[in-house]
Amino acid sequence: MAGITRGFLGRRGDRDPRLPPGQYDARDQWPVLHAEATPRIRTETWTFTVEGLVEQEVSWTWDEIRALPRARYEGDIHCVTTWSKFGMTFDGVSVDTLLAAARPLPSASYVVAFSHTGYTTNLPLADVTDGKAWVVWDADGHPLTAEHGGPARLLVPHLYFWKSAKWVSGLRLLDHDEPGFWERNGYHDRGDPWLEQRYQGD
Ligand SMILES: Nc1nc2c(c(=O)[nH]1)N[C@H]1C(S)=C(S)[C@@H](COP(=O)(O)O)O[C@H]1N2
Ligand SMILES: [Mo]
Repeated sequence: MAGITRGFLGRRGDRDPRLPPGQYDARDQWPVLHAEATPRIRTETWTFTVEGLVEQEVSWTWDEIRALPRARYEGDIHCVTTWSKFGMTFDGVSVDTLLAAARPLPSASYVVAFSHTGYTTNLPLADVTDGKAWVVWDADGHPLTAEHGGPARLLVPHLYFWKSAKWVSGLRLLDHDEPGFWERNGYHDRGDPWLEQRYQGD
């Protein structure tokens, strides 16, 4: 099977089917992109909170979140600046596990992810449930570096990577959509790479 795949991908003019429209394969590069200065966050004071339209607001310390059942994402990531990376491995906890502890109210339909730096990004609740989103602290078997969002970042790999808030510190559940940092600055509200939803109006 691997041989067939290689032969198919190797034919001249064929495009890797993992590559969304307008993207290129960054191969062994992992670019670093963020708006704010890289913060140095100590795990001793780190917290993650699920708040807003929930039955019970819940916060975890570093030791507490790492004691939750582990979950892994193996797959691709896609940045709106046109690089994609294939076959990444991220380890952390599923957002489903975190939401189950806080129990979203029936009126909750959107989330805002917020970071220790003040960065925000908005998502429909349906885009972070049912195994589609994680809070992760390891990438390819190593602790996330501060540049890539360590100690922990959000990971929502089916959407453009700006939804994957670095230095994430919580999720706020809302009954309405509230554009985050890049969304207020012209990026698309949802950001599906397969639909090339890069900018408002796409
Ligand atoms: N806190 C924070 N998270 C952020 C951003 C940011 O500016 N601040 N930029 C986003 C964007 S636009 C991208 S492409 C990815 C980049 O992640 P990386 O530097 O690990 O590749 O982080 C996302 N998360
Ligand atoms: Mo980005």
